[in-house]
Amino acid sequence: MKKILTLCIIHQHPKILFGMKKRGHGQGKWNGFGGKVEKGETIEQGAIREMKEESGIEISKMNKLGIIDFEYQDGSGNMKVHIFDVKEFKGSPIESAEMKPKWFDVNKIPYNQMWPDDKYWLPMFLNEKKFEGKFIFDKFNKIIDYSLSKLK
Ligand code: 6U4
Repeated sequence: MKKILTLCIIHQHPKILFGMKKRGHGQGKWNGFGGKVEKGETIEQGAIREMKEESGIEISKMNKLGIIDFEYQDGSGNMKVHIFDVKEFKGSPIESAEMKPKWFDVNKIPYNQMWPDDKYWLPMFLNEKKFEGKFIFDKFNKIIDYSLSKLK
């Protein structure tokens, strides 16, 4: 079974919140907040828990915009990531052991310090379009192949 993960992004136009991942998968990259969904919790519960653990923020309303399958050429690390647009929340971001949060201007998204797939799907996210996709990576985290489509 594929691992199920979440990714939560706060977009309060013209600002967007990312965190610098300080350890683990994606270390050194700016990304949304999230992680693995645990046994016994729903995907939404997992998203809320990870957002709180990593940023201190409590989500009160969110909207699922995307689902992306990530696969590695060597068959390792395959995962399905559910991507949420956080609409309402309580608190303000605080640095955690895992993430250092920072607000960016949407015109200055640091794509060259993010996962290489982000520049493909984040524009749809910013336009609040629903999407689904699949990205295949080699062992150096380079994209070998991908598909991405907007949903109605
Ligand atoms: P541990 O260390 O077990 O607590 P956990 O926090 O559960 O890990 P982690 O840190 O592996 O999970 O989560 C990875 C995060 O990075 C998830 O939010 C999904 C996200 N992610 C993984 N690959 C990505 C990619 N190619 N593009 C992207 N986000 C990705 O934008």
